[in-house]
Amino acid sequence: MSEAGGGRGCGSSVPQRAPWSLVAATAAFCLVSATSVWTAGAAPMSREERQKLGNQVLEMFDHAYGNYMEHAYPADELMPLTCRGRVRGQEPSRGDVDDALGKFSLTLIDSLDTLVVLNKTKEFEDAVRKVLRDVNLDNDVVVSVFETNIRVLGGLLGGHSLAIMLKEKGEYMQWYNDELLQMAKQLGYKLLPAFNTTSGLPYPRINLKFGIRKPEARTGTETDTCTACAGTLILEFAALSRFTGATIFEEYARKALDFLWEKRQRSSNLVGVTINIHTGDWVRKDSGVGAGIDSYYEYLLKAYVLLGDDSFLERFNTHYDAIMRYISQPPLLLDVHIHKPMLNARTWMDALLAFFPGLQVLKGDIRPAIETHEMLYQVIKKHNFLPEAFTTDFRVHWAQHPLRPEFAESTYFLYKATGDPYYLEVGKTLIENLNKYARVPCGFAAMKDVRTGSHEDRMDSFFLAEMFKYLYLLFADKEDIIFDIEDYIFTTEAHLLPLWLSTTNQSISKKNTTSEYTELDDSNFDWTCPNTQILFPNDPLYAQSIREPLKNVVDKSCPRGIIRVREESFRSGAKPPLRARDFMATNPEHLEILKKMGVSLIHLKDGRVQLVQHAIQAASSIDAEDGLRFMQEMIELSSQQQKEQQLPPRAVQIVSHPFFGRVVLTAGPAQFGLDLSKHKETRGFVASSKPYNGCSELTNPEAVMGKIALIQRGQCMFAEKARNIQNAGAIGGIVIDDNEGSSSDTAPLFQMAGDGKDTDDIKIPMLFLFSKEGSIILDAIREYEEVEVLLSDKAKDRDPEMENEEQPSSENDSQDHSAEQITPSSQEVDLVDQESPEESSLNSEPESSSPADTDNAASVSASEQNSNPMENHETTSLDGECTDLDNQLQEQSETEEDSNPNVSWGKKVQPIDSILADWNEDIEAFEMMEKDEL
Ligand code: DMJ
Repeated sequence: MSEAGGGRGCGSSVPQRAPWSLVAATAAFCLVSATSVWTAGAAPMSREERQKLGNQVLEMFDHAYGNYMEHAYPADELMPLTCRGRVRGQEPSRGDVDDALGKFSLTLIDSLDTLVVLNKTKEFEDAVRKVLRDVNLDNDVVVSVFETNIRVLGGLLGGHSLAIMLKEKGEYMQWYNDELLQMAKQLGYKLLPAFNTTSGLPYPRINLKFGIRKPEARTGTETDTCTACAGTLILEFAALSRFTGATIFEEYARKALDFLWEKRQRSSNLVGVTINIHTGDWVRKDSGVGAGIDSYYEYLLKAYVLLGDDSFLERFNTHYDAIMRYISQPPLLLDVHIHKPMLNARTWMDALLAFFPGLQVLKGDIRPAIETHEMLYQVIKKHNFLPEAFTTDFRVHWAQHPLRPEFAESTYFLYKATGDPYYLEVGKTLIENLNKYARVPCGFAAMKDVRTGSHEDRMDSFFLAEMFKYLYLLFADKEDIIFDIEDYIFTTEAHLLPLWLSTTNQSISKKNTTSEYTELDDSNFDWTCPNTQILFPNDPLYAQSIREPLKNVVDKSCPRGIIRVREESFRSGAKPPLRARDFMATNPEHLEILKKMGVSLIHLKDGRVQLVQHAIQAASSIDAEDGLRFMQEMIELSSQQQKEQQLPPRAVQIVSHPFFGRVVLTAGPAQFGLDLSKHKETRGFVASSKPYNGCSELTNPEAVMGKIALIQRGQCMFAEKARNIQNAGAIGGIVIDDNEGSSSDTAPLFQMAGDGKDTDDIKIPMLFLFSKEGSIILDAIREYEEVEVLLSDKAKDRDPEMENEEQPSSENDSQDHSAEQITPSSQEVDLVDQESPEESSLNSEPESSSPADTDNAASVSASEQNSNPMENHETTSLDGECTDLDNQLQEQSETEEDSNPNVSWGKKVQPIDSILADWNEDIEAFEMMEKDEL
């Protein structure tokens, strides 16, 4: 079918740019112009070496593409370890990752325009013929709308864009007649049913053959999608509309973007990670620039560049301000809550955010781009690749690395912006690492674990679509590429769309441009297109001077030196430091100060907040030191408060024959269940539960019904034990320590903590006995079978009932139980069930343990219910591997531990509930990440 736009694109010369498109053109011009102003800094790389590296990239591409074509094609992807194609349905399902595979020779389509960029025109011609001959877009398979759009629709459009460019040049592709565009249009129509929602946000998945509605579709019941999934369509859909003249695609993509914009959180101007496609409610309210959101921001700015619609720039700038205000904590980019943007939502970053410095270059905000890129590079130098997630102290959080291209992308754009040969060296390292660690005889294999160098049988199509393009372009001179790359914009999958589309078939944008933005504030141009001649006029060392303070950021040595460098510039504006005793968690000013001091607040699921300090996140050395002081004060106040808030010990009194209340065992209380200080004591016969650890449904409910159940410590959380015995009908519970020989005589007493969840459902009283005290009850059962106890806050005088029943003295009476009289416990702090499986699993993988486990800074937990967290500190914990600030902190903490046993105890056991809460949150987040986008 011959559409107007298609006809115009095919066989005609590249149209002239409209005046506004100079924005894009100028941006590109600015970026490249910097290369010529570079005169000093890292040693320049000779043309010869750059060519050598370029050739190396070509050889690597041949290795990846050649093996795919030889051993996998027409399958979607190559499995480089088993050296065969990955065909969906023939391999064990990998879950949502497989939704990119539509039995449409994904890798071939994703590689089309890479072939042209890499000067492999002949191979491109062959590849296009294969696509036209072999690819079927009508398969009965459920695919991700997002992935299909960016990889397949984008791949076809990129291929078409370069096919018409080549045809125009007159040598290659002379036979081409818009066939790729026709396929793209066919695919576009197949994706449209996904937009059949009241919001206009697309369903996340669609069946290529049956769409959404039909029963055979096996999809269409989803309620949520990720923001990037719904907001990363405009470039491909608008290009499709403008190439073909069929306006519907651009209209649908615009509608989805308009809806997301409407739904932004109005006070923070941030968007969440996941949204309900029917109601528009945010399902996940955390917000960052990585997984789940990334390319939504990218497409707003690039849509402005490609389409010239001011509203997209306005939106981007509004979001960008919010990102820089809340998420950017140079060099880190940390997720926050959209409603409470001063609060960090997590203490780790994901690898997808590595694209952001590249976007900042396009925006023209070079300094933070250099900073974040440098931080990421140091993580890479430590682990050879960027792990899928890493903590704020740069430890591996999720060790996988599927050969993602985002860092190479940012490196390319930063090189273009600065001309600094340092970025060529970075690229060289990337090449070396790929060859050294990921190259296998049949392609390149994803890293399963960057720490061990183990591989996964996986080579994603984006590796060919993006990685080789950016690496090749990094080392290439203008004359190495057969067309002018500045005439194109890169999609998120690095597919090339020509900028001349801006002036083609514009009716759609006119029709749909929100009237809210008719005038463009000219000052935006200052930021959209920085003139690098102005940015680095007399200072070719500019980029280096920004990187320099960060060069050890990931090393063991902490960045005190860095902070020193910046110290003077911050000194003048310093405010009097915030004192811990004055801190109010509800005071936004205080939260701002905390952020400057590098102190983050993490909301735990159980309602408490945890304070964590990272000196490197502080705005200056002075702020970092203030933060240190603040945390120390918090620790002191916390331990003071712990003392004040100690729950007094409880009593287990054996009241049956022959004890009659004379044996009183000192017991630890629980932070959940019936509070014995407020309620009447509980009296009952004891019975051992089966299983004795109480970690599953009891098999002897008839034995514990109406009794006080005895349970052994360990294997699961205390709250879980309580629930199990309560369900079996017990009226109370006594947990007996499994550490043989332990006793309240020698060990400090503690409280049994909840499990980080709501424990209101636990109604029965729970007490804890050390092993020696517990064995008195167990011995008594063996001896007398029926043993009755009284659980109370305080031992009761022997009542007449006990007296009356008193029998002549027995051997037991002669036992000296003086130690079992209630004495004030030496300390009462959180108890965690240290043998809980959850904790074991944390310990078993130290590198990937939860953030609470790995923060190399001070952390203090406090109850959020109190506006002043000082009022409910439960624990403090200190951990550190760094020198300088962090070490000082640790030293101080150790001194404190000596003099303050509470702190010591807190360090040992503190945050299992918070660790578990964080851990669960992380798992949920990753599951969501995987589901959404990875
Ligand atoms: C690519 O498919 C795209 O860049 C996408 O936007 C997110 N990430 C992958 C590669 O990591």
